[in-house]
Amino acid sequence: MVVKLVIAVVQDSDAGRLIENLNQSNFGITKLASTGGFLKRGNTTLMIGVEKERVEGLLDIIKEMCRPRKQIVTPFPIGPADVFVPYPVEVSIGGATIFVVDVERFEKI
Ligand code: 2BA
Repeated sequence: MVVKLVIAVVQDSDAGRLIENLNQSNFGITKLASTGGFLKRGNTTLMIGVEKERVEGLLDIIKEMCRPRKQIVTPFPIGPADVFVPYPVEVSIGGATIFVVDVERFEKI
């Protein structure tokens, strides 16, 4: 059996519904509380080990449940000199950032 590890970074506001849906579809999930390196705000990272044949179905569910959003970000420091941007900036946050990784060995003990 070929197993893949899908790592999906999603927005907190989509995570609850997504996890519920994935549970109903019998995916095994580990949820990690994560922080975006750019916005420095909380997001959710899901680790999902899954048979290769189920990866596309999993991605379809993630695509359906996770929506891109625009967010206005108040001034924050940027660059090595921590320069402050004195005006709000609109940032587009994707529905999900997904990595599909080969798994050399998968064991449950
Ligand atoms: P953040 O790092 O907080 O990024 C949030 C959004 O800010 C990003 O949305 C992107 O639209 C924007 N952004 C990020 N870096 C930027 C920069 N240097 N300049 C201008 N805008 C920037 P997404 O690309 O949809 O990413 C959403 C979250 O997914 C990220 O939160 C991060 O936690 C994760 N992520 C994105 N790309 C990644 C990667 N290559 N490796 C690991 N995690 C990643």
